[in-house]
Amino acid sequence: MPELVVVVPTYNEATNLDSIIGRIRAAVPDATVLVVDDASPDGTGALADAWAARDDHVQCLHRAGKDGLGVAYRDGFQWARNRGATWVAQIDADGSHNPNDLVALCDIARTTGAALVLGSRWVAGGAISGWSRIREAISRTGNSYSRMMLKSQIHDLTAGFRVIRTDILRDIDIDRVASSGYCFQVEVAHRIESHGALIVEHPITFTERASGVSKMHAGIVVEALLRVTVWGVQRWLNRRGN
Ligand SMILES: Nc1nc2c(ncn2[C@@H]2O[C@H](COP(=O)(O)OP(=O)(O)OP(=O)(O)O)[C@@H](O)[C@H]2O)c(=O)[nH]1
Ligand SMILES: [Mg+2]
Repeated sequence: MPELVVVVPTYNEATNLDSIIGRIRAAVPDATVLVVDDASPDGTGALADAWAARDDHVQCLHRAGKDGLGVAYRDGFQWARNRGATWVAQIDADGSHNPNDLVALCDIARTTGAALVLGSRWVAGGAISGWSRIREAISRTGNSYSRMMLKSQIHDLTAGFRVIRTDILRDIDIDRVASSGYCFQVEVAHRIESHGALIVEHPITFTERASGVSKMHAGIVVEALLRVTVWGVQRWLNRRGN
């Protein structure tokens, strides 16, 4: 039974897969690495299967087609919960997150008992390397807007580098999380915060992807903007009603 399952969602990450799996395996050797691949046309899934065949700490979950990050993560979390894991970690496949930081994130989860430990770009000591000004502005503005609308204390609500205690997933009704793009990150963090569980942000350096193609598109930003606005208004109405 793995104590920690590191979920790596992939869509067309063939050029990055070997590197990221190797680095995760070296950083947290006892963890199980679960690649969740959405039938990538570039053969990422077959590469993950080849890893799984030679390393029993690597598994691949094959999904039928590209269906967004949120659904891929939900399926990965379910896989981990079915196997009795205490924690799940989230990490991008493109090298933007340094797997060595998993050691600190997991230590914090263990020692503090936090339900969510975030690898955060927007706290003291956090940084971004290689982003254009416009990309940085979108992330900063999105985080500030979400923080304000949700009255959140979290600085990096969209962070995709996390360790989550699996028992909180039941408490926040993870199967009812509706967001599909990177708004999934906001929704999960917001639900955990609303539940009153401990959340810790740990500074990390985020590095722009070295190779492969971004899956980021305007629809993902619009989804986040609309959902965060709706949650903020609902929150305000609920307050007024009480
Ligand atoms: N399974 C699955 N993985 C996805 C999907 N969309 C994105 N991913 C993966 O999720 C991670 C984050 O996606 P990225 O495209 O890197 O998104 P980003 O980090 O916001 O943008 P860039 O770094 O600029 O590319 C990567 O490992 C992707 O391969 C999807 O629909 N399904
Ligand atoms: Mg990326």
